[in-house]
Amino acid sequence: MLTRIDHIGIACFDLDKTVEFYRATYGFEVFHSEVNEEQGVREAMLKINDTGDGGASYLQLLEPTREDSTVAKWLAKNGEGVHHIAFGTADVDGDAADIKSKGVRVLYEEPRIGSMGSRITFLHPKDCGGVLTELVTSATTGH
Ligand code: V0V
Ligand code: CO
Repeated sequence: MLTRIDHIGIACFDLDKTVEFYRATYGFEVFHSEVNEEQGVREAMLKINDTGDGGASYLQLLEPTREDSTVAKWLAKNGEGVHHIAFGTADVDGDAADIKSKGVRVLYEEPRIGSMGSRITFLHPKDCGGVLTELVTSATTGH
């Protein structure tokens, strides 16, 4: 069961500059940052609030680390902006299988490693009304 908006992914050309915009404009601080080589991104998670399911909601700021990464490709076409939304669940495997059975393309056979050791998968934007959609189970809470 999907129980929260885990994060909204925002693609940018310059992560440090974008982090500073969110700090100066809204007062959001970086909760966590890391490089995910597999996904080709450097990212900063800004925690917005804890949620009732033991998880939390974040903004995920994403800067590409290489030219062939999905985010670099998207930025070249669209410029900066909202890149994906992510729903939180305690059971990414079960929810992905359930959604797949409804005819939506799930991009990975098995969930991969996401931010902060989470397990993530993606649904194809063309099957989701133009919205790249991620499912995530956090490492710390199981949600
Ligand atoms: C592509 N399209 C999108 C899109 N990316 N539509 C909405 N939102 C997006 N973000 C559209 C694109 O405009 C094309 O439509 C069509 O899909 C095919 O796109 P493409 O440019 O030819 O690119 P593909 O097919 O090579 O790749 C698209 C997919 C790829 C979605 C398959 O981006 C992907 O595998 N994404 C999942 C991984 C990811 O995005 N990782 C970065 C975040 P037209 O022009 O044909 O109409 S990593 C992350 O979130 C982490 C680590 C985390 O949360 O922990
Ligand atoms: Co994400």
